[in-house]
Amino acid sequence: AEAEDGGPQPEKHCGHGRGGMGEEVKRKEDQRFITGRGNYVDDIKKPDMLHCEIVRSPHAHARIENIDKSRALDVDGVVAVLTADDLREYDLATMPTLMADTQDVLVNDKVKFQSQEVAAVIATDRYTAKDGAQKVVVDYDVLEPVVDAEKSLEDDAPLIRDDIEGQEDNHCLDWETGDEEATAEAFENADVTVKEQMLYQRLHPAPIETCGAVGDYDPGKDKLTVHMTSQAPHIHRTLFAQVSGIPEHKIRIVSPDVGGGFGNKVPIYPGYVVAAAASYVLEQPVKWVEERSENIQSTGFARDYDMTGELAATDDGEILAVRTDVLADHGAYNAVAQPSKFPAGFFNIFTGSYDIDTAYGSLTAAYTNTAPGGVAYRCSFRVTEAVYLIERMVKVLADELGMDPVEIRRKNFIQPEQFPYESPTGWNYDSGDYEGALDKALEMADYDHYREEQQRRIDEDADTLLGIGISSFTEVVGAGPGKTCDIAGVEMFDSAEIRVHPTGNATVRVGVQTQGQGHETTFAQIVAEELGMDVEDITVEHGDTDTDPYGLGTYGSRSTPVAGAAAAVASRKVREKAKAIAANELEAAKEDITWDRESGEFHVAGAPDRSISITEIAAGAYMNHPSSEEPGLEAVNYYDPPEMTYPFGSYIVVVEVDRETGEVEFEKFVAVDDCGNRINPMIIEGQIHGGLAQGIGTAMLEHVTFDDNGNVTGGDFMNYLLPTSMEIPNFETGHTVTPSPHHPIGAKGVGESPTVGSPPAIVNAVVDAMSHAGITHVEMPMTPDTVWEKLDEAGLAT
Ligand code: MCN
Ligand code: CUN
Repeated sequence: AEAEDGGPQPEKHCGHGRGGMGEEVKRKEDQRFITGRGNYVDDIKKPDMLHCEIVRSPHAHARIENIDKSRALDVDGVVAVLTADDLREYDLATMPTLMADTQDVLVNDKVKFQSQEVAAVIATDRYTAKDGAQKVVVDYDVLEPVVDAEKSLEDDAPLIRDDIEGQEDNHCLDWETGDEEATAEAFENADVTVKEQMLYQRLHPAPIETCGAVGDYDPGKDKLTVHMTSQAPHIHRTLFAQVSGIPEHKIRIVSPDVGGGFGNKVPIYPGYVVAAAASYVLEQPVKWVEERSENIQSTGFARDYDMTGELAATDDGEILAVRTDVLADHGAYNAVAQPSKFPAGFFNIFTGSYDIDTAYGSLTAAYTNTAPGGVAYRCSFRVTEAVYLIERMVKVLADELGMDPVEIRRKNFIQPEQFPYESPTGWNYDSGDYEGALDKALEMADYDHYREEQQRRIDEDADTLLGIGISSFTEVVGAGPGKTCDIAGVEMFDSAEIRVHPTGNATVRVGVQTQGQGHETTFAQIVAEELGMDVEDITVEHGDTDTDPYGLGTYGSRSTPVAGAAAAVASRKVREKAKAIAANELEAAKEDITWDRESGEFHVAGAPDRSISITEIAAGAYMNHPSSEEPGLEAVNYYDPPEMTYPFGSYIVVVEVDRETGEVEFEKFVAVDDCGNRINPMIIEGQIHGGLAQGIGTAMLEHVTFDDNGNVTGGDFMNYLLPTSMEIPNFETGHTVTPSPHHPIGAKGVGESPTVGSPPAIVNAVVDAMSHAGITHVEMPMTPDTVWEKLDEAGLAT
């Protein structure tokens, strides 16, 4: 049934009432969260636990001449002060980034960005550690910094990476994709071409919980446990083992409750290493937890792509080719968090939802004296940038041709029958119905009415202008396959292990790690669906490398596409064994046993009354197992996806732009998403709402900025503006369902879609309010002064 208002669609009829696929099961984990019983890293307390505070550089570029620890060590309660020299003894002065660059754990010689980690003070409590940190005296020889990617590539720019042999400038990497020649030819022969430069500004993921760790070395067991804010505990353990030389089975990473990740908790940060190393050396637990400004100023940022986009088209709006050139700021180290064979992430999906024959993209990345980053912030590895580019350019082209942005999209969409579709840059789209989603959004948004209203306001010279923005995006989520996607060489598969206990309930362990996405509920729903169990009888565990099967973690909306598939496949393995046990219990042949999804029971073919539930089978597996089978009822699956999944959607945003103040108000915000088969519509709804809020933050407020001296001027919540409930309009969400043909339960990921899809819709809307007066672009964040300048430029300001 569809709600009248196009709002959340109750799907209580699915899931057979046991909390399976499609049911709006309330989040199991919320019981502890809403009663204050969550267990985050900073909640962990150990006997004799010490606290670590990091001394950070006030300068963006400076050589360290001397570090004097003595006054800090005099502070009562300070136990140790560590510098790079101390870490060098253990070979821990540097660590590899996920892109195989070498980053200082504590500055070895030269500071490369403001707030870089210089020393660590370990003390009996946090305040003493902070006092001690203030008494560490560091002599700096201050050097000229460069914080702008374009300037850093100029000939006379100061060299940042003098630690890399043979490095003579601040050039980090080059990358290209597509067919340069064919694209140039298409541009030469086109009726129309358009070009626009746009900055996808530096953002910070800003999870509510900052990063932190408790290192806990047990000399008795010779085992290092690290509780840490990790989106990917298993790969972090492997990296810890490789860097420290401690055997991997002697390391346990526990990622307890994580208060939001958004990509920020994928990289390894110096603080984690210091906490672990200090506990190893001091043989006492050591806790390190960042403050807010430390998180914003030193951990992985997102975006910072300065893009030029070009489209070539026919007079009637058929897009022939797309070309783009990007200048990427990678900060002081190449520490982007992406599959290692993709230096520009999945940016080359920039042909989007359109059937464009020819495409070419090039990119240059630069080092600057800014914190390293390029983490995917709710974006599946640079898809946000790609979607922004193509969805903005389609609007630019529509305006150039005087076409309705709806019509130009319809004309160029990849059609349903073209799937599986191979894009000119090599992506294999699994399924899609782009026009279906757009039609639904148009209907929900009352598009024609707003077009009329827009014209009326122009005609009547009204005080506020109306703008309508559309984005019909395609996402790519669910990395692997392992052959093409890896992190530090480890293939990007994922896993699930199911143990059905003798009394008929089950524990499910997965290789991914929730940070708020509701995995304890949705993974239980997948297993409930596939085994005919009740969702309440299933507990999902994750985030402990000692007990969970190896997996590559949660980011890139890969949990459902990869670990979700593993959970379904593992369930089906259990189901197969269950048939043998059912046969034994029912005194029939295994071949004659069938499973009925509706009732969740196993029965003898043709004799539905001779049936048995999974609970009875569980008992049989432990108390009366058939001689043909091992006792017990469990299964594990490591799933390597054959392909990624391609969720999509159409968003329509209507804004009012005040001609006097440049203020933008949301009049309507419609989001239609398609993530294939839906596990839990309510959780999806929550994901969409959160992601749209982040899209609004991106488009309207957020920007990490620097001054010429390299100071971070957007490094705290006074200056880095996050949206609050005051800035968030009422969202109207809807959905279509186009299952993934290769996923065992037909599901695609959804976690990032709203953040990927919404910024271009919002910018398109603001541009649309002024496009009749010749405005083609407004840079993000679209603060009132930015918008007012454009109004002024167009002669629209009053
Ligand atoms: N889901 C569903 N049906 C589908 C697809 C997804 O019910 N067809 C459910 C899933 O079961 C899961 C949730 O929606 O409970 C998100 O699933 P998925 O799209 O697979 O994404 P992941 O679980 O891998 O989450 C990662 C994604 C990313 S990359 C970022 S960044 C982000 C996001 O999720 N970070 C978040 N959403 C977040 N939400 C919260 N609260 N906190 C974060 O840090
Ligand atoms: Cu794209 S940010 Mo999420 O991958 O953790």
